[in-house]
Amino acid sequence: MTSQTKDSLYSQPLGHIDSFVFDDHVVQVFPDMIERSVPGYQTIITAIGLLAGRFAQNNSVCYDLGCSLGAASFAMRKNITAENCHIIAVDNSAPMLGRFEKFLKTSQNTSADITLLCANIQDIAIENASVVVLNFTLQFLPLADRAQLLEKIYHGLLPNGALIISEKLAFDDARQQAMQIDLHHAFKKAQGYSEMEISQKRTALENVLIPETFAQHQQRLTSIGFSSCELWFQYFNFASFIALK
Ligand code: GEK
Repeated sequence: MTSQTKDSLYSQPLGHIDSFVFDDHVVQVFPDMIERSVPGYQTIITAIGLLAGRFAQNNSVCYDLGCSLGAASFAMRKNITAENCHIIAVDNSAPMLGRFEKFLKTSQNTSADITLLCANIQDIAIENASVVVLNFTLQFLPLADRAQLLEKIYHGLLPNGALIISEKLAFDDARQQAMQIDLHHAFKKAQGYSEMEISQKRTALENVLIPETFAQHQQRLTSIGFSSCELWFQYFNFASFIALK
């Protein structure tokens, strides 16, 4: 990703704050927005590449679900050494995929091919997968739909396949919950966002981004059949974990 237009979408007072959507305006500022809003984002992207390098199997598919502009797909492509392995990147925001396609055209193809799919991740088939990535995507699905998607992924994964999930987390303990939210806001302030930007964005994400606790994620994944699920990264209320089939 090259262009880094500054995210100032919530910098002016808005009379009415619409629910957050991944439209053209968001796409224009997305790399800057995610980098300055998600603690550890770049570290996670780099690690997804390393994990894909380890788990990608010959003659299999790696899925990037909710791919946005393709950061995780590009990281995977850079690191996959398995033969005849390709990446399917899926997002239901046409503006996101349009921009991803532009990046793809100007990038060097190293190993695996990347196929883009404009679709709801709930509607696509997952087959012959060695790696599935949900990098800050599951949190945007209605709570009631999450288990069904994860079951589909489980059944589409090959033996020894890996599911990498990154999410904003909630905490059972009220003091932890308040503290982690505060620390995240302190992170955003340190990244240059104003109190008003932080507060307006928070309102826009209400009922759109619904965090769960790590225990909820872990319990659901193991009850679906994953043999284990462990955190490999956490920075305040943002975490990434890996579930193994
Ligand atoms: C990254 N993974 O840079 N079907 C398809 N796409 C969806 C759906 C759905 N049901 N729901 C949301 N999305 C990326 C970052 S961003 C996270 C992921 C964030 C898509 C949505 O259009 C958006 O592009 C992405 O999931 C979430 O590694 O912005 O906080």
